[in-house]
Amino acid sequence: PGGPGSDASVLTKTKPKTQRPPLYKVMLLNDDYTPMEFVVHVLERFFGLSHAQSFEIMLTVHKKGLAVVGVFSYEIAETKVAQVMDFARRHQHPLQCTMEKE
Ligand code: NFA
Repeated sequence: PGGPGSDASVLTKTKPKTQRPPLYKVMLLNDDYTPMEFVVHVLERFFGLSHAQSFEIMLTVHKKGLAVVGVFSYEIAETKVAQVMDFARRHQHPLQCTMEKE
C-alpha cells in the first residue's frame, strides 16, 4: 500500500499557458507570365531578403507552384499581401500573393 504516486505528496503542476498570437504564412504563387526578375525584386523589396535568398525562393515558386515567403502576425501579413498585390497590379503582372493561418 502506498506505492509511488499513490499518495497526496505527488503534486500536479498546472502549466500557465502563455497566449501567443496566431501566425500567418505569406505565400507567393507561380504563374506563366510574371518575369522572374520581377519576382526577385518583389522579394527583396517587400520581404527584406537578400538577392540570393530571393532568387532561391523565386525558383522554388517557379518549380513547385508556390512557396512560403515568411511568417508574420495577421496585420503584418495582410500589409505584405496588399503591398505585393498592388505592386504587381501596377506593373500589370498577374503575380498572386496570399496568406494562410499557420
Ligand atoms: N513562372 C514565371 C516565368 O517563367 C516566373 C515566376 C516565378 C512567376 C515565381 C511567379 C512566381 N516567367
